[in-house]
Amino acid sequence: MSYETIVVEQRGAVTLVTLNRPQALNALNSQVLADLIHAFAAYDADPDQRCLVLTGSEKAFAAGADIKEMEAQGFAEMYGSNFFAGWEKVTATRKPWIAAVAGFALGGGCEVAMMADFIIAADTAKFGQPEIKLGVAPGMGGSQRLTRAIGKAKAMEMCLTGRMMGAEEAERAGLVARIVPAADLVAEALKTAEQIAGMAPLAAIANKEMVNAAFETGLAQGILFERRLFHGLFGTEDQKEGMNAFVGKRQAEWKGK
Ligand code: CO8
Repeated sequence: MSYETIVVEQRGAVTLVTLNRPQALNALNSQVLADLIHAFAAYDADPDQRCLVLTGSEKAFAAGADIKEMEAQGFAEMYGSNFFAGWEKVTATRKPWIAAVAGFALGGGCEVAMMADFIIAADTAKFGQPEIKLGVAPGMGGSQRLTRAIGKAKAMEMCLTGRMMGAEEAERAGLVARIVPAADLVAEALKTAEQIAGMAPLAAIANKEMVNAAFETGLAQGILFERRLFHGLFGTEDQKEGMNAFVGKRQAEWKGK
């Protein structure tokens, strides 16, 4: 399948998706969203694909939602079309995915990176929510996910001033999992994705759902959700296989069942 604004490659059990609008620093227009919705749904539905990496270019992961597409829109069009609601289809992806970010991740670009299960950043990465400079505010979850990731003080400062945060500060603040040299970004992200792809598939989904529950529910509900999912994993063949392989000192062979 070929797309207009992204390139999709399969590397073994890992899907690599590269944003490809270099003339607009990968600004996220409606076509990018349509392409990503299709590619992520295909990944989620393919039992042979176990992890996905989303990346951009050396200069920009994505410089935001497409300002040229939004400029002329009014409230009625935005509200009527529920603009940006399609991104919920991307965040509904059940299987794990990683954002590998080099260069600018601004506005919608930062927001898409934060939709990922985690971010691996190149030392050149720059994150920001500069929408205030355009007379607007984040619209793809940025005010919520950034605040949960780095706390109110830094999120508020970034949203109110539009300043960018470099990779080191982003790692210190908890926005990114790890920093790697820019030249190694995609290779390192693929290596991590391969590691995840080697895990029991249902356990990977369960781990993702549990950690996400910590963002979406209170502590007591989150702990109950975790325990029930943990109990549920004992209904899978892979739990028997994983534990039996450990006891028998052999490599586990996952069935995804
Ligand atoms: N949208 C459309 N085109 C863009 C965007 C964008 N977000 N960013 C860059 N481009 C285009 C430029 O217009 C330029 O095109 P052209 O060559 O035709 O003039 C090309 O990409 C290259 O950009 P620059 O020449 O500006 O490159 P520089 O290296 O000089 O600067 C920057 C790089 C600093 C990243 C600069 O491009 C910039 O500031 N971009 C905009 C960043 C920004 O404000 N992003 C936030 C966008 S708004 C958003 O994401 C969410 C809005 C939420 C609204 C909620 C509504 C419901």
